Amino acid sequence: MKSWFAVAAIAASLSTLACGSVAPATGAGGTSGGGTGGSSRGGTGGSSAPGAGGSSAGSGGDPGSGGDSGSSGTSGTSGASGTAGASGTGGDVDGGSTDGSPGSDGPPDGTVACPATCPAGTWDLDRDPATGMCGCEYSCNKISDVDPIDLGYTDDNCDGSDGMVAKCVFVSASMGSVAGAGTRQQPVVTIARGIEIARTNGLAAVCVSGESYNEAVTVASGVSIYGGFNATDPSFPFRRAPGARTQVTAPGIVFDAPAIAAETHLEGLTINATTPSAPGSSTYGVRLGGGAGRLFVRYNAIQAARGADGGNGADGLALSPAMAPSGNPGVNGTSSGNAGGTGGPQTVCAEVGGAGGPGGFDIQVGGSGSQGSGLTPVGVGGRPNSAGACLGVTGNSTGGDGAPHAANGASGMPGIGGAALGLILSGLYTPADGGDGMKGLNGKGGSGGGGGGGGDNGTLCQSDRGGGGGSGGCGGIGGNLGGKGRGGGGSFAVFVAGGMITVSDNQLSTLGGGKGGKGGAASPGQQGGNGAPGGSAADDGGQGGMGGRGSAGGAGGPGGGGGGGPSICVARGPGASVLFMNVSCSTGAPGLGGPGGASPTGVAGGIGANGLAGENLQLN
Ligand SMILES: [Ca+2]
Ligand SMILES: [Ca+2]
Ligand SMILES: [Ca+2]
Repeated sequence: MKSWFAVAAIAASLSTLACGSVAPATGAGGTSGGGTGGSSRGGTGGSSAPGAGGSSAGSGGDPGSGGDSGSSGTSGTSGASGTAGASGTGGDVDGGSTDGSPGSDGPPDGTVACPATCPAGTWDLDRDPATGMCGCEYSCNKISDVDPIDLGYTDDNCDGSDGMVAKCVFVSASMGSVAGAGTRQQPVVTIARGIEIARTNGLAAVCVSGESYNEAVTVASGVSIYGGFNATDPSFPFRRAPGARTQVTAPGIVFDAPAIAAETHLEGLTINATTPSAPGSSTYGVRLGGGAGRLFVRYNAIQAARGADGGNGADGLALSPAMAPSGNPGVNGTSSGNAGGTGGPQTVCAEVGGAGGPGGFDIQVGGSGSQGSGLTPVGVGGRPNSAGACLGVTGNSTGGDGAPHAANGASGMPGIGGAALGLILSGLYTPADGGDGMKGLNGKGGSGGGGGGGGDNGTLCQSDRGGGGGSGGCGGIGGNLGGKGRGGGGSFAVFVAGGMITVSDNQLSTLGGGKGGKGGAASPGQQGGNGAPGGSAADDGGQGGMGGRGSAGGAGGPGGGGGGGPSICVARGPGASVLFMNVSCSTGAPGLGGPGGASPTGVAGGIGANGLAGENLQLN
């Protein structure tokens, strides 16, 4: 360190450094501004004589050399000090050794002696010897080298502000710039940029001005974020102060800490999570994913807006056409001929109707019908027949009807209502969806009618062909299901999927959970197709039998309503370590459960459960 005398000599040569009783410089002007750069607290002795003042505009101060200039004593009036000139580079703020040079006795003719260092309880933070008694303008009682953020804004280490000024990257929405260095003089404009610089430079914190930020912040492990700094404090820019409110607002998650491996703090912030537009979205003031380091969430006001309502379940589409295909008619019989008489073919559909049997010719019996998917009895073929004059076999020549399928398909089960609370999946809240309904079961196809019996040729007659049997109708398709109503989004001031967190001295508020969505309506099953008529008789040939009707598909099951969203100040997963104290918690109403969907049978889907509200609840 330089001796005081050297410093004093320098000071004495400057017009405005009025330390000591050195004769004032006679208006050399010019050198006034920068001085020789102040040490932080070089003491000087002596009272100053009033300076004569610089006579002219300075030529700009000498750039500070970062030296050890003494600071002023009790300055005299210091005269008209000239315009201080552009203050040169003003002296490197970080230049002077913080210890300053020890002062010694003031000049021999001084009358007041400033001590070598700042008097007890005072500090020269601005390195301006003209401010404060003996240059020491800041009163502070140093009690520690470290200085955590605290509710009383106490500056334990007397560096000018609550917190550790030297470890901060500074952020100001109004005064910062993207390219700023992150110093108090050149803050950056976003918290994210501050975090980037802190990581690059190995700094422990980002210190944010009392302004509003619309920013979703990804918290980096080991980089704390502190709010409440008054960037425009006239005596010490970025001094933490009660009136400086750092408000950070974002939809969804405001402060997202995916993994915290080293102690990290989020303190002195006003956090507002707003509701995203997507149905079922949740709001989180602070989210911790996991990690072995502890996240401290203290001295904040955190408000999470209402979770978004869950989406409604999709309605089951109506089946088209509303009735399943009917059977195919049998072909008419032929008098005095072998043509025709074919049975109606099997239907083309999911639940087939059985084919009709062919009509018999001459002395043949008609063919029996085939079974449809319902496996009901087939129509039996008619017996051959003769006119009275022709001596054929007589009997019932008409083909029998295929049996319809009577039992309709079963209705689908309705979906269950969503639960009162969803789950944590992939570190996020997954709402409690209702259940889908089930599809109705298909009806079954009817069986085919029998073919008519043939007519024989006897003495006076020619052979005839009986009519074909009609095929059975198709079974109806089961009705479509109603989709599940989705669960409502949650509202969480602090959400701890995993990891370690301390939540203390906060005001937490959650405005409520989203409503569960409504279950979707189910559609009716398709009606069964009609059986087709058999072909007509011709002369002695018999008529074909009728195909059996298919049965209807069952109605679909309606969807269950979604569960209501939760409203929880601190929600945690089973593995999370949560210390929770001195927290005020206000929870809005949890979301109501969604109603179940409607169904043609009148059986509605399950109703979603109402959500839960709580101060500190575990999920999963
Ligand atoms: Ca000062
Ligand atoms: Ca403190
Ligand atoms: Ca401090």
